[in-house]
Amino acid sequence: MYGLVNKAIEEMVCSRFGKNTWQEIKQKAELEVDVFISMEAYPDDITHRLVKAASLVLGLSAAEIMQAFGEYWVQYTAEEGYGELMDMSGDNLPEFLENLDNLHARVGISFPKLMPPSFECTDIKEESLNLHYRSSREGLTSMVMGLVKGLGKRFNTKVDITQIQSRDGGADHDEFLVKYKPQ
Ligand code: 1DX
Repeated sequence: MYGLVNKAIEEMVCSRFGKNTWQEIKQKAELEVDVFISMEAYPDDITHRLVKAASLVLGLSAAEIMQAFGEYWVQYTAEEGYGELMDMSGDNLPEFLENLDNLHARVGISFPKLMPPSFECTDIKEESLNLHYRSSREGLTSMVMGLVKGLGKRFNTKVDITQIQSRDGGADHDEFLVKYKPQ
């Protein structure tokens, strides 16, 4: 994944636990890189090693970290140069989710090594929708749940998300029931 992802993990850990904890995590992850460059593509393995090391150092599950990271990503990208991209992708939660594939297509024009997931909304109602998540990557389901919660914060909307189909359980793709209520 692009370095922006690893940098966001670094920033999240540093802001919540301090630089020393981050150094400890980086050491445990045994990376060959010291500084991440946002616009350079890195092997996914680096991100997974960081999350595993963070899990050991912080005493949190990898799923807890990934969910927290998903929430953090929404705020981080809005503040780190992608505010306009986020702004033009929707004024409310369902609109933003419907525009996610367009957002990734836009990023992919400038960054061809992007491997964007795909999000599809079905059964759209006043206060709920079904979100279908398809990805060439595995193990990021918790992050997606955090991302949707992060969007809830962004749009001042109460969100309740539950997984109703999982690839781990043999389904074709992950599916979530998203209930939302603007506050
Ligand atoms: F609900 O892959 C809200 O590297 C959501 O299965 C979900 O393949 C917001 F410059 C610039 C760059 C860079 C901008 F090239 C990414 F570096 C992308 C900014 C999306 C904002 C996807 C990151 C692919 C890297 C992936 C989970 C799950 C999507 C991460 C979250 C808005 C982003 O993001 C999976 C890669 C951006 C950029 C957003 C993503 C790659 C998302 C969301 N994805 C790179």
